[in-house]
Amino acid sequence: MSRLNDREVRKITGGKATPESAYMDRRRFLKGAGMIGLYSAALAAGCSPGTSGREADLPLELSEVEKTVYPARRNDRYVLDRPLTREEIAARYNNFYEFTEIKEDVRVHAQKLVIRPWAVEVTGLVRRPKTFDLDDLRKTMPMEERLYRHRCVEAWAMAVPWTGFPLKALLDAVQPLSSATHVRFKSFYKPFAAQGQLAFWYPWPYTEGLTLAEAMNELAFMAVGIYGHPLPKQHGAPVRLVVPWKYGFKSIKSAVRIELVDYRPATFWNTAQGLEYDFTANVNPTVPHPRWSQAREKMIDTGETRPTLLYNGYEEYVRRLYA
Ligand SMILES: Nc1nc2c(c(=O)[nH]1)N[C@H]1C(S)=C(S)[C@@H](COP(=O)(O)O)O[C@H]1N2
Ligand SMILES: [Mo]
Repeated sequence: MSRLNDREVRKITGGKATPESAYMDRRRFLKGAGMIGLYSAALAAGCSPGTSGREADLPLELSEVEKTVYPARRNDRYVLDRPLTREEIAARYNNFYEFTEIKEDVRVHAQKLVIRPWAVEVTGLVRRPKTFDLDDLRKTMPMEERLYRHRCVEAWAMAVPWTGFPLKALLDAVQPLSSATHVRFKSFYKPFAAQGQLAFWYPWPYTEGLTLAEAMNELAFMAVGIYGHPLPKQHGAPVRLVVPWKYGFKSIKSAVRIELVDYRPATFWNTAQGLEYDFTANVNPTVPHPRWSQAREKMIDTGETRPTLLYNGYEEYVRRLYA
């Protein structure tokens, strides 16, 4: 087998409905309500798979500033215990609910997102709030490549090389106040481009949160690239969070705002289904999801299953956060 489709994911998660979405249940409800046709038509309207599917596979043209970023020096501190996932598999099996709940189709629909220009506002309880456009980040942040494992709460996993910079470097640049305790992340809200955002039962825009200590941990990374080039849109272009010791849904894509706050912020999945997705969401093989075991995980390219590792194998880096 080459990769997992949703049916295979359901198989390894114990035959339950598409995990993060409970998609089928909702479809049934919507059919009754006569809404599903509307929703599907909206999804279809902006997207013709024939052309935009191919765009996703074209080599990306680098801007002058991007040419100074790639290839970034690899930081050898972060080593893998497994082979890298094949790039074309990682690029065709994505979670990005703003566009569609169907992993194999994300890369097609995501091409509608306009990513130039793009700015990230870093604000809240900080001494020097600042809006960074992407070139500011490319020019001023310490870019490097890191090989990280990725573990989705749905029990699939991959290992990929990200290009980016430590989140700490960005937070240090705005000087958090001592009153800040948490960091809140927000993605874009563009329902005309991202028709998944017409799904009114989700708390758009996608948001996430970390404690300030987690955000300052050396592993917390802001990725602008993958496999030695800028992020394709389906991976969360132009900039996304990567927190590899937590389930994948914490690693918010296409961020537009990072806010330092003094409360635990509401987050997308915790708000949508709080009994299934907790705020902390650390990878832990001994704590099952209410609908499936987390003891093992399946690599998306080889289909190999492996035992899930506590903190996704990053215990030495994060253990003291939870002591
Ligand atoms: N804005 C946004 N960020 C998101 C998601 C999403 O739907 N929207 N899905 C999350 C989930 S569940 C996972 S597993 C990862 C998937 O990242 P990838 O598609 O680049 O592998 O993105 C996370 N970040
Ligand atoms: Mo996920």
